[in-house]
Amino acid sequence: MDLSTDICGIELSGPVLNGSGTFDALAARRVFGDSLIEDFPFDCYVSKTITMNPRPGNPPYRLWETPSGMINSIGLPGPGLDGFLERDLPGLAGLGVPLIVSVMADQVEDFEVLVSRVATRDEVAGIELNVSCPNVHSGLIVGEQPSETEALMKALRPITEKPLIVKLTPNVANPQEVAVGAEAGGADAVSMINTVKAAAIDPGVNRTWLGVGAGGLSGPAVRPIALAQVRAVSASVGIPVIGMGGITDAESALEFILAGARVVAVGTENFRDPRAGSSVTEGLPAALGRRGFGSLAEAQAASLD
Ligand code: RRO
Repeated sequence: MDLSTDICGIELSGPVLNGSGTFDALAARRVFGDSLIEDFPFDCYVSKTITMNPRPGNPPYRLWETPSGMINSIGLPGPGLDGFLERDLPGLAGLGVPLIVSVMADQVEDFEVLVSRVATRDEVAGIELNVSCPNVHSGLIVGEQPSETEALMKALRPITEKPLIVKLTPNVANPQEVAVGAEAGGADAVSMINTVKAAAIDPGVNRTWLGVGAGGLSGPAVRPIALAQVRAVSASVGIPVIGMGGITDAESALEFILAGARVVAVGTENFRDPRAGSSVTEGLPAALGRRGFGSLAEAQAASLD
């Protein structure tokens, strides 16, 4: 079955991306060898979120396993913009699939620098704007406010013709209002959901487990929340939705397509199985067939009451 599709002008051999920060392709090559990368699990690669300056990330602990999920408070460790462009981008550009670079800043001026410098690189197919990290406390809560999201997009839109994708937070009452702001400001797509604010208590000592007290929940535990939000957003905007939140297999991926997502991303499942993206793709023809669809496009066009 032909699974080829596109997302805001980026041609894809199939509808399965990775969620930003959930699959380090350069580390995967070192740990699992070239074969994993040569038979790449995704149809498009989304980088870990890049910031202007190098960051060490949050103090430990950074991960907590929950029933059917995981809480992270990683805190955006990374090489900074220069380090990413010099050291990481060449390797990521050789993965053989389109590359989307995720960026985040705590002021509009830094977002402008990040977008303009990343956009000059031909290897980059699109840019994701992370306005929704639950683990970095900045003065700017752009992604929680429709007007702020629209203003950010209006500042960034003139910088590049490359697709700009806004990563939405689930931690608001009405994510569709933020999505409408993103679209009004010129976004080409939205991706959702980022993680749901969450905390865990240390089982042995009377304190919180995560070093900074709280983090973001992901995995199958959040899937029903993500599906509800993808439905609400896709019904409210004309731009496409990249749907994610607890996808583990082709069936759960297809649930997101039926909720209104054009394409999907696998996140937390990659930590359990680095080939999870391939399993989703391999299962899609049968999953589509079981639901009576002859193609991916038929499912993308189906609208549920
Ligand atoms: O690095 C993180 O802690 C992180 C980020 Br940037 C994000 O967008 N979502 C998340 O759950 N963790």
